[in-house]
Amino acid sequence: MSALPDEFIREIETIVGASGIVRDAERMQSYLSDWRNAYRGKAALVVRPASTDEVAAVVRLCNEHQVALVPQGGNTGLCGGSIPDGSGTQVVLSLTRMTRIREVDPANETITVEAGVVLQMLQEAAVKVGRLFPLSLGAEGSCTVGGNLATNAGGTAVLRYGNMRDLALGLEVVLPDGQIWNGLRGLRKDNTGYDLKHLFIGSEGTLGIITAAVLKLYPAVRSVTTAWVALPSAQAAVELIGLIRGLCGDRLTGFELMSRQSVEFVLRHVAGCNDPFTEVHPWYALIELSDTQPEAPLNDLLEAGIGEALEREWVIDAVLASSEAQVAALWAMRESISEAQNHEGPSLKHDISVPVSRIPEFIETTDQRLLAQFPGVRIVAYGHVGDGNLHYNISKPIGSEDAAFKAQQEAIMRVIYDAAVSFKGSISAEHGLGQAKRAAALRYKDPLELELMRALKATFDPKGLMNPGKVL
Ligand code: FAD
Ligand code: 2HG
Ligand code: ZN
Repeated sequence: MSALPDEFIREIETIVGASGIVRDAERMQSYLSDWRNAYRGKAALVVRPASTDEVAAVVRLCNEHQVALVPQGGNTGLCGGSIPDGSGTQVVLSLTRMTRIREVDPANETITVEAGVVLQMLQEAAVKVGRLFPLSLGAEGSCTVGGNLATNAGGTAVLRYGNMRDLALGLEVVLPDGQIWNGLRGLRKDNTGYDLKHLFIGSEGTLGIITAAVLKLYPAVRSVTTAWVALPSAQAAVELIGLIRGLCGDRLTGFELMSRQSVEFVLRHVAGCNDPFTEVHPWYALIELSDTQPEAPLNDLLEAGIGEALEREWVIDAVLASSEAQVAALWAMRESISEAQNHEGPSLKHDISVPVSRIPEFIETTDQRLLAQFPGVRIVAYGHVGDGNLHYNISKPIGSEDAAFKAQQEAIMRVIYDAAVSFKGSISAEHGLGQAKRAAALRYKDPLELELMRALKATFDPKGLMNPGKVL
């Protein structure tokens, strides 16, 4: 039984057709919990519109009936932003049927896509016209452009190309009252007042529904070199980034740091992953150089950089991938950390950022504080160190009760966020706040910033129907 009147549901069905509604309890399940099963909610209905007009009509109707909406894309978000609350009164609005690539304009280096296009499909569409769409992340086979925009996703190529905000030129958005804002402009220069698209990017579905976007394309990459290096410390990683960037400039497109604990989880749980070294090392980095020239001397450049780093003792050992299969294997090790950590029981995920220069100090002091207060917790630190963004994740102590670990979660988070903020950092660099970090944002964000955010929310969504309980 749905919490909504039959008449309302019939009207929704008139808009989206029978195939655009999910009411059956079993079929609804995949929309009601996240990838890790860390968040679980209930919904009155799941609605799957197939066009912007259908989205607008559904949103208008919900507005009239004061029904709250939870936008959802691929449901790969890591902080519960796409999961409804437990009331059973909210409607999940899934954008996954909006999968059209509306226009490709190689001369303008742009592509216009609908919100439900899966990131990997977008990357492939760019390749077809000899271009690159550079956003890249572990969930790219299922996350959607709408979700990437709504969370301002980052990933592994931010170092060179920026995050989703930097890749978007225009948006189409259905506002909370059902009006359609057509901001689908493919312009790199447009100074005609407030840049509204930036309000919706990163707003996690709390200001409106993103239905389409004009995104930037880049020249195709024609040569790539990838190395896996062992490092004595996180400080060495920071030195190494400076060295490689100095030598290679923008050819440095990826620099991912991983602690031994992270790699050990992958080796233990993910089939086909093997340690490239025979010795055990405290830290590792995955380094990628790329270029638009097919014969760019990337191997020579990277070898020169690593050679110098070996002399300076910033690198202990290194392997350069010599085939596409090896490149894929090295990236698989990095991208499997999330999955591997799931096998070790409950964990706490973080995506803090601090200035790159302060990463080593952050790790050292936070490790010490945590291990002193919560003996046995396993610190799984890795991430986009070139962006100052660490996934400083915590797995429960071996053999401990799940409930005991869960009871400590608030206190553990407090230690980590206090440290990030004390190093002039952020409690969320790329995953957003969702429901997970809402309370923390209230604690750590500047009160004036929160007041301005509330004022914007009230202007766009006076009835508070867009993803309530998230962000603010
Ligand atoms: P969802 O999870 O469905 O939604 C996320 C948020 O956006 C929710 O608040 C939802 O309400 C809102 N939303 C979704 N679609 C719309 C829309 N059309 N209009 C308005 N609001 C909308 N993130 C990174 O930044 N970097 C990474 O490296 C990274 N790696 C990941 C690796 C794995 C294995 C996994 C599982 C996740 C990873 N993520 C990463 C997190 C996640 O994949 C990204 O945040 C992704 O961008 C979310 O897209 P989605 O379509 O799944 O969104
Ligand atoms: C990554 O960089 C993702 O792999 C996921 O942002 C991080 O699972 C995580 O904590
Ligand atoms: Zn990440």
